[in-house]
Amino acid sequence: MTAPALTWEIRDGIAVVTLDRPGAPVNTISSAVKQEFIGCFQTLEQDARVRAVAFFSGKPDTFIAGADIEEFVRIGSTAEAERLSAGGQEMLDRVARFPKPVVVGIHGACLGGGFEFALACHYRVATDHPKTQIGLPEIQLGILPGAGGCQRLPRLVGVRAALDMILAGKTERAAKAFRLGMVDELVHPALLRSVTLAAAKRMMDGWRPHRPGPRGLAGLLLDRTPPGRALVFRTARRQVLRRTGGHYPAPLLAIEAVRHGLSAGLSEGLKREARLFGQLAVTDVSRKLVQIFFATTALKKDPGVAGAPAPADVKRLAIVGAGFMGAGIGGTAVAQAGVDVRMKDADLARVAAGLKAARDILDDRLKRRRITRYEHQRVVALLSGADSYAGFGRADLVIEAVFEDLAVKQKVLREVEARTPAHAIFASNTSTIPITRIAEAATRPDRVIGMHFFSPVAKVPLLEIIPGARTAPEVVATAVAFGRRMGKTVIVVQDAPGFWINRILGPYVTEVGHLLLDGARIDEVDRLMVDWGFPVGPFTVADQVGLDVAEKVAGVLQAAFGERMAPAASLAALVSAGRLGRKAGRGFYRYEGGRTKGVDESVYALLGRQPNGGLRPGEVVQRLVLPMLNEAARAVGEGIVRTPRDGDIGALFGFGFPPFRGGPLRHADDLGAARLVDDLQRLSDQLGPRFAPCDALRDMARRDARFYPAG
Ligand code: 3H9
Repeated sequence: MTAPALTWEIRDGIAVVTLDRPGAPVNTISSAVKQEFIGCFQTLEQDARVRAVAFFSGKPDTFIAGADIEEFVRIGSTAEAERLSAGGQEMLDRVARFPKPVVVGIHGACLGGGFEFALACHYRVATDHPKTQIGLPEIQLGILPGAGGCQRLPRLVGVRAALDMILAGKTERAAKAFRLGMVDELVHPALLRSVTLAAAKRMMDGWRPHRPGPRGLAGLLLDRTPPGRALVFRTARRQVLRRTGGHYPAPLLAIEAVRHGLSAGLSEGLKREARLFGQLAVTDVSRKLVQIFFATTALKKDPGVAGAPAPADVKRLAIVGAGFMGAGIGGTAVAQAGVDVRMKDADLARVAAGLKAARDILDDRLKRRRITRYEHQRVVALLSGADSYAGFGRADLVIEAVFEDLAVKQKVLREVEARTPAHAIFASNTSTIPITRIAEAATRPDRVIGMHFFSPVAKVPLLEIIPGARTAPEVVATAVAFGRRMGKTVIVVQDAPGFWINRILGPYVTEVGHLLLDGARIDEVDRLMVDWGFPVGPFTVADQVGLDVAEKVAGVLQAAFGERMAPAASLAALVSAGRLGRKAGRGFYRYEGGRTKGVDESVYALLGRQPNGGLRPGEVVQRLVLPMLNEAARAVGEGIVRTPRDGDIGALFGFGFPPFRGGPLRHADDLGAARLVDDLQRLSDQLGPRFAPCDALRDMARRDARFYPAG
C-alpha cells in the first residue's frame, strides 16, 4: 500500500484537505489520485460534521501541475483518451455540484487539470507570489483542456479572455489571473491558509461571491450575445490559422469545444470536449510536443558534464564589449539572474549606449508587466559600466562580446586575467572561433569556456556552452547553471567550427544563394519555408543575422568543411554592395523605420538573375531541409552534441525548427535514413556533391537505425 496523496482533518465544520503526492516532485492528477479524489469527496459529503471544504497543496512550490502527462502519453487509442477526459470531467463535476462549499487556496503552479479542478471549486484564493502561475498550457502539448476547462473558464471570465488563455496555452501570474477574474482573492503567502479558511467559513454561513463577469459595452456585445461570440470565434480561428499555418490541430478544436459548449450547454460541451481531447491525444503532433516537454524538463536538470562538481555561485558578472550582444547579455542577466553586472567598452559613449540598451530590456519587461516598478528599480541599479576594467576585481564570471577576431579576443582575455581573481571564469561569446584557440593565450586555460548567445539575447531562448580542450568540469557546470539562471535552455556542444547551431544552419543558408542563382523568388522561398513550419524564411533570417555576419560564418564553415558549405557568389555580391541586411536598411528586403518594405527587387539585377518560376515548391523545400538534416546527422556522428535530444532542442529553441516536427533528428527519423539517403543522392546527382549523403546517414540506412528508439 502506498501512502495516500489526499489527507484531511475536520476543524470547526471545515474539512481541510491537503494534496501531497508522496515522493513526487510536483502534484499531478493520475488515475490513482483521481480515485482518491472521488473517495475523499464521497466521504466528506456523507460526513455530517463537514459543512465546507478548504483545499490546499502540501508541496512547497506547486499547487497542481495538471493531469499526469506520463499517463496520457501511454494512451493508444482515441476512445481510451476520450474516456480519460470524460473520467476527469466526471470527477470535477462532482466537485462543482458538491452540496457544501469547496474553497481552494492556491500557491505555486496551478496548471492544466490543476486549474480545471480549481475552476470546479466554488471559491479561489491565490497567493501573489511569483511562483503562483495559473493557466491552461494544454495547447502546448498538442491537446486541449479536457477536464471541463473549455467550458468553465469562458463561463467565468468571458469568451474572449478564455480563448486568449486557452489558445496560446498561456500561464499568468496570480495578479493578472485576479484581474481577469480567474481567482477571487489575492493574498500574501503567509495569509493563504487563514484567508481561505475564512472564505470557507463565510460560505458555510451562507455567503456567496458575486462575480459580475466581463464589463463594458465590448464585454456585453462580444462575450454575451450570440452574434458577438460568433464574431469572436471567427476572428480567433483566423488568427490561429495565421499563427500556426494549420500545422497544429489543437487550437482549432479547442475553439470548437468552447463554441459548442456555449451554444449547446455545459453537458453537451463537456461531451464534445472529451471527444476532441480523444482525437488530439493520439496525434503525432501531440506526441512530438510531449516529447519536447520531457526533453526540456530533463535538460533543465542536466549539469552539462558527467560527474560534475556543484556549480559555483556567480554573484557578479562582468562584460567586455557593450555592443548589441554585450548589452543583451547584461540586460538579460540582471533581469533574470539578478546579478550585479559591470560592462566595459573602449569609451564612455559606447558604455552609455550599452547601458541604455540593457536598460531597454528592463523597461520592456516593466511595460509588459512582467516585473513590478519596485523590481524594475532594483534591477536597474544592478547595472553599471566604465571604460576601464574597474570593478572586474570582484567578478566571478566575465563574458566577452567584442569584435569577432582571434587576436582581439586573446588580448581581452589577457587583460581580463590580469584584473580578475583566480577563480573567475572567462567566457567568450564567439560564434566562429574555437575556444581552445582563444584559451591558448590564457594563463588559466581551465577557466576559459564558450557561452554562445543568440541575437537578440533577450528573446532567443537558447545558449550553447562550449568547453575548450582544457576547461575544468566545474567551469562547465557553473556556466551551464548560470545560463539557466539567465532563463536559457542550455546545451553543451563540442568545440568545433560552427558548434551545433551555425553548423547545421550552414548548408541551409548556403543553399539560399544557390536557389537565387537558379531563379527562385526571395519572398516565394520565404513563404514556402514558413508554410513548412519555420517562424520566418531563410532570406529573412539572413537579413536579421546580417549578410556580413552570415558571410563570415560561411567562410569559417567553408574553411573547415570545404565545398558543401561554400557560400554562393550571391552573398558576397550583396555584401560588397553594402546590403548588410536589416541593420543597414537593405538586404534581400528593404527596411524603413524597422519595418519590412517588401523584397528589394534590385537584388535580382545585382545578381544578374531574374526569377524564372522554374523551381517547383517541393524541390525548394527539399533543397533547403535535406542538407540541414544531412549536416545534423554528420555532426551527431562526430559527437558535436551529446545526445540527439540536445540537438533537437537546440534547433527548436535556437532558430525555431518547427516544433510539430520534433526537431531535425526526429524529423530525419520520421523520414527514415534510407529515404533520406536516396533523396540526397538524387539531389547530389542533379545539382552537385554538396548534397551527397554523409557516411553517418548511409551507415544508419544500412543498419535501418534511428536517432531515437522507435515507438
Ligand atoms: C492536462 O492537465 C490535461 C487536462 O486538461 C485534461 C486531462 C483529462 N505530468 O519542470 P520541472 C514532472 S495536461 C507529469 O523540472 P519546475 C517533470 O517531468 C498537463 N509529470 O519543475 C519533472 O519530473 P522529473 C498540463 C510532470 O519547478 C518534475 O515534475 N500541465 C508534470 O521547473 C519537476 O518538473 C502542464 O503542461 C505533469 N503534468 O516546473 C504543466 N508536470 O523530476 C507541465 C511536471 O522526474 N509542468 N512534471 O524529471 C510544468 O510546466 C512544470 O513542470 C512546472 C514545474 C511549472 C509545474
